[in-house]
Amino acid sequence: MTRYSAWSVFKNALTGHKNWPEQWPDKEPKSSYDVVIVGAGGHGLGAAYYLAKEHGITNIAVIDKGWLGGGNTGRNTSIIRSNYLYDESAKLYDHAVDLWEDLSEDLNYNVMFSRRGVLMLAHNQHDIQSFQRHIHANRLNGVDNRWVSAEEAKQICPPLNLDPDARHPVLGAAFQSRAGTARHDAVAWGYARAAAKLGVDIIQNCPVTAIRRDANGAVEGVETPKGFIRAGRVGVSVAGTTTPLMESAGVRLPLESFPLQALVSEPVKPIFPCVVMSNSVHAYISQSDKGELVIGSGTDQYTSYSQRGGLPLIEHTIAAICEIFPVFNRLRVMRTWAGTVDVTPDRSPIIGKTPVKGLYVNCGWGTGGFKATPGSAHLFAHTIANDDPHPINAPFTLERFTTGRLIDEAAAAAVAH
Ligand code: FAD
Ligand code: PYC
Repeated sequence: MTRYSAWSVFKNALTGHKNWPEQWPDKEPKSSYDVVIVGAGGHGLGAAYYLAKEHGITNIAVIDKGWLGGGNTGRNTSIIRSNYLYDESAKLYDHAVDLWEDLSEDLNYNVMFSRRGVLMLAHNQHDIQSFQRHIHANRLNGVDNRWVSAEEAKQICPPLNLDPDARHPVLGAAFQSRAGTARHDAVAWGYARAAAKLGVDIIQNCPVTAIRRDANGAVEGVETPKGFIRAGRVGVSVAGTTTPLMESAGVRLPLESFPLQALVSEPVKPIFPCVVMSNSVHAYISQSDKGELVIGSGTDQYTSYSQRGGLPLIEHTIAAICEIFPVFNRLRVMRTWAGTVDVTPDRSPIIGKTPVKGLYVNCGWGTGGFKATPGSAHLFAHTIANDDPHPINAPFTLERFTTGRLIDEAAAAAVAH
């Protein structure tokens, strides 16, 4: 009998896709696949899509412990930018921005990519120097980014408070105009539908409890409550909960997991034309197409796998936003939530092979992996299909933590880690 998940019924109601549940019945897994991807977030679903579309591998299952898109993909503030400092990162994130541009057409699904521009506010001398360094590095890498005065920043974003006596005075900003936002859960749905059309099985409500290896040490498949699923290749793309799963295969990773919080205000008419981020106060804000102001924090200060954060941090974020944008003082908070993000020592992701034959990992995106979704998925698919990384993700290996060849983007990230 066909069972419809709450998600598919909700999606049907939301989009008017009358035949959606027929296209998308909850599936029981087969006993064996060529490739199993663990994690039906944007990165995992996207990897399955590109494996099928570009590498002709369609005997794939994407397995999720919950509903697809219910992890960080459906919880993030959807900021897309590529203004990272190092050459390796610029190439990685710009590859994603290039794919974002045609993603809706490619998937035949409107992911609502909106190139509205991202302003990063400088509040002190350190910010000015750091952003100008980024701008120069970005330009050398062909990534658009420019310095704007405080007055120009206000022209771009009229609600900005330029009072020089403000607690967080605005001294100028870096502006990437090609940056923007997208509809986060549409990305998961778009990839899911496109992958399913190419023959990929998407199995929801099925936690992978362990990765099994054979007598030679190679990957053999995954353990689940629905039984053992055999696969010669397993790609793990489970964001904040990578450590326990990879430990089940005997692979230790240099990751720490933290809650990361966000909130939305009650909806208001269009007032906020771009995205604004503040490194110093660890807050960022944009307006969704539904009218809500989307506001995010830095990571909570303690490690945890829980998908909820602490009240003091979110209060601090709201206070900072209200100081930079006093016009929002009387708006009400409608909803807060959190996700679990995993963070590497150099704050750059790991996308590649592991010491276990047939086992691949995509993790360590920390607070910033949504923007990378199409690029990361594309490169992960290449790596799994060829058992070899693409030149763009080749530097993002696990080995860099033993060789010391780090890609240290800690200072480039716009939020606290
Ligand atoms: P996820 O979407 O989390 O998908 C992983 C999936 O794996 C989940 O669905 C989960 O249920 C599943 N899973 C986990 N364990 C198992 C298991 N054992 N078995 C089966 N399934 C399992 N990034 C940006 O670029 N811009 C932003 O503005 C931004 N804002 C953020 C704001 C918040 C509040 C949060 C939490 C994150 C934010 N991020 C942002 C980060 C971004 O959301 C993530 O890096 C990105 O979405 C990760 O995608 P993913 O597909 O790897 O992971
Ligand atoms: O990476 O741009 C980012 C980001 C914003 C909020 C969380 N991450």
